[in-house]
This record gives sequence, structure tokens and C-alpha cells, in this order.
Amino acid sequence: MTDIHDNPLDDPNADPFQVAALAAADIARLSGVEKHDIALTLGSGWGKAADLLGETIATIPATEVTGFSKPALEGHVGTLRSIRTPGGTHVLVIGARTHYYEDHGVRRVVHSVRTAAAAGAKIMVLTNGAGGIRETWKPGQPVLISDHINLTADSPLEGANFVDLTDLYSARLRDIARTVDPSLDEGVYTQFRGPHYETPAEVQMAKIIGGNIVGMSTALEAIAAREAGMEVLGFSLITNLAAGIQKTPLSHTEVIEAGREAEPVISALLARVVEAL
Ligand code: 8IG
Repeated sequence: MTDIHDNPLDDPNADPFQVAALAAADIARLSGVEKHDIALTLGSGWGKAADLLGETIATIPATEVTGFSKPALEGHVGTLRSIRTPGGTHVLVIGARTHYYEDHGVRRVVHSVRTAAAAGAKIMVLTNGAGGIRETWKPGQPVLISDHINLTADSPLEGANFVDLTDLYSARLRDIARTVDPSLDEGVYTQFRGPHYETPAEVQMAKIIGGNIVGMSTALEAIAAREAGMEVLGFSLITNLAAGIQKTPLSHTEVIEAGREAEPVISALLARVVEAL
């Protein structure tokens, strides 16, 4: 299960929901927590939120959970954590995201979301680091995701499964987030395949078709979450303005740095929002 070359999801005959059920059973066994209420995927810049949520019941290496992959990237911690909030809510914190650009297929990309659903979670909180198209946004600023445009030309859904995506990013949950921080702005997340950043022309295209945020995750995950019946809340940390919006070239190092600087503030915000859900 642990090796990239030995993942049950790579068997085209495997049922991804059955693999997710096995993963949820692994989490229950390794954490001693039968059911989680909320799941939280921590993208770059959001990692410290886990420490602020409550008591860590268990920290599980992703490699010990069926179907999970080793983290491909520094800044992605590769663990699942079971946390109990002061209010008694069990939160499954996913620090092991598989990106679409890793080319392991969309089943692997959404496995953590399906596992969260199988573990009992009714709310999926998805966070990421992303580029901002709105000139008024500043690096280090968190924004709510109000909707998305999926430019991957792919879907986690298999077969004729016509899932409704109206209100995918729950207006109810966004309202709750704004009770915690009324200054939170929101925007439309546009998922590109990556791993290259966009050209300035692609950013202009995204802007013209209604996008405000550019990123490489989250949209496919949100679709899978909705398919699984979960309510979705999405946050982007704007780590950089998108190519051509900012005049200087984009650098991964700067992106990581912006995330690191913003981390304490946005992590505290996220912990307070999760507590309010
Ligand atoms: I952090 O500018 C981060 N992730 N597609 N574009 C895309 N993804 C990103 C960006 C960006 N910044």
C-alpha cells in the first residue's frame, strides 16, 4: 500500500469507493476514532492550523493508509491527523495532497476526499495556495472560494453521473466564515493542470471567463466531495499575483516564503472558522 508502485487505486478494476472505505477503516484503527465530523485539507501556507484546532489524538503517516501516496512536494507534510476540538468535534486533517500534475490519475487526486467521506465527514474544508488575478489582492491574503472553473478537462466522476454543482462552495459555510472575519473577500477559483504557472495570456483568459484565482488543486477535489454528499468550504491563500498581473516573474521560493509569512495569521483564522462550523 505504501509504495507508489503498489497502490490499489492503480488497478483499473478497483472500486475507488471501496479503497476509500478501507482507508477510512485504517484511520479508525490507527486513531481509535470511529467517526470524524469534519475533514480539512491543508494546502501550502495553511499547515499551522492543525496545531490550533485542539488536541491531536493521532498522527498517521499517509503511507500507512490504504491508497495514499507519498508527498511529492516539500511543504506537504504527508500525514493524516485526528484532532478533537474543545467543543468535541473530531476533525480529520489531511496534510497529504496528490496533485493532478503528478500524473497518477484523478482517482489518486480525490482519494483523500473520498476517504474523508467514508470516515464520516459531512463537511470538507479545502485550502490551497494560489495566484490572485484581482489587482487589489495582496500576497498573504486569504480569500474564500465562491465557485470554480475547472480547466483540467477531467473529472473525478466516472460514468454517467450527473452531479449538480450549484452552490458547490456552500453559501451557508461561507456566511459562517464571514461571521469569524467579515473582511474576507471571495472569488472564483480556476484550476489549471500545472505544474507550470500560467502565461500572462492564460491569466487574461481566466479573468475574461470569470476567474479571480488561479491554482492547481481543489476544483477536482470539490467535485468529488459534492459527489460524496459533503458540504464544501474552500479557502485560497493568495501567495502571489498571477503571471502578468504582478510585473515580476513568479518563483516557487517566493510563493513558499509568502505562505510562511502568512501562516500564523491565516491558520488562526482557519482554526476559528472550523470551530464555528
Ligand atoms: I502558490 O499563480 C500558486 N499556485 N496555477 N498559478 C497557479 N497555481 C498557483 C499559483 C499561480 N500560485
